[in-house]
Amino acid sequence: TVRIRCEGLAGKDDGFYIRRCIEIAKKAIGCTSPNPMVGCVIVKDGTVVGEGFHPKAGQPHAEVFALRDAGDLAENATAYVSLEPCNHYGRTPPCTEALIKAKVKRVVVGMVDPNPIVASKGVDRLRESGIDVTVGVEEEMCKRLNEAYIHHMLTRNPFLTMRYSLSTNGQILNHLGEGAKESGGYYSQLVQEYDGIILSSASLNGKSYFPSSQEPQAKQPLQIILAKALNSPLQLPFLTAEAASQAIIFTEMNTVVDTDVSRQGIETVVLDKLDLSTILDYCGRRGLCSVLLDLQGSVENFEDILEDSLERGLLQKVVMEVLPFWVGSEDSSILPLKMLQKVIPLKKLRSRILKETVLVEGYF
Ligand code: AOF
Ligand code: ZN
Repeated sequence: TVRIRCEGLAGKDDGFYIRRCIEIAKKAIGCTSPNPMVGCVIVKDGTVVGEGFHPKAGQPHAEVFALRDAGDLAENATAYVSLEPCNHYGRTPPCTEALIKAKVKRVVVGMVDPNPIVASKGVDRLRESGIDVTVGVEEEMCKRLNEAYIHHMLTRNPFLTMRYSLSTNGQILNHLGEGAKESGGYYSQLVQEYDGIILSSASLNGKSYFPSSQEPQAKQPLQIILAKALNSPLQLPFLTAEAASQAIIFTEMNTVVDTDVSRQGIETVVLDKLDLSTILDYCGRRGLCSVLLDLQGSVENFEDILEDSLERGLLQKVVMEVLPFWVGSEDSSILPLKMLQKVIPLKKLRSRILKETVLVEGYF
């Protein structure tokens, strides 16, 4: 452990340590679902004496690792946790008891856990035992860290993000910006944050979807393949036996599925109609907390899907990449805002400039 001395910050800058909790929680990006990402820092006399994060569901929670790291120094120390400590026996025992046993003096909590089994009971338990508890420090940042976990916990539906690329003149393109798919590029990072990614069979064209440069150990989301009624059998030659276990196909009644696909034993769901709400409902029940709808290579019926998902509130977030070029198109009309039937504003906008493209994200 690297011991960081931050004179004068202890007790005064709770935000500093909660931000540190968030930073270390992110070491487990894409690995904790259905659990949240959580970081914990133990501070004594202005010195960080222990740190930990939750690495994976089934493994100990952040507090347990941080307390182990701090050892006896946890006594009379302040524990910072980005999420309320749990007070229940799940796959692991309650963190509240571990904190009480370690005799910490104060606990600073980033946000209350929306899990109904916890929901402030962890905070109550700590206070009952005489520990001084502060709740809601850098709350917005903590919520953003676990936006998918929170949404899934409250609705049982996966958190749905739509991603696409735009030309400077507003055309949706089947194209990603330079470096986006490289390891460390925004796209390969984004993909890893999601439990599932929706692709259309047409966009696949028999090609593997994932970039070959992606590190083999990197987590890959479940590939959710939407195969609309096809004239020729659906063929997915790139789906090796290993990849097939990480794929699920949604088809319509009259879709012909290639025997190779059926032989590989890919989970196949036949619906009357490829309807996003049914698909998401299935994914939620199957334990996916987050799904990325990627318009790269155009999902069939995307206009319908979009309309549908907005109307029913299925879409939570948009990530768009604006590419630095103008493309020729037939429809180049400029519409006055008041002529549009629906204008749905995006909230909490954020943007970044990456190489030659601009990345914009926002929430519905
Ligand atoms: C914490 N610290 O690091 C995490 C928490 O099955 P379990 O035992 O892993 O419990 C999972 C639940 O615990 C999860 O749904 C969420 O409410 C909470 N996660 N709590 O105190 C942590 N990961
Ligand atoms: Zn816990």
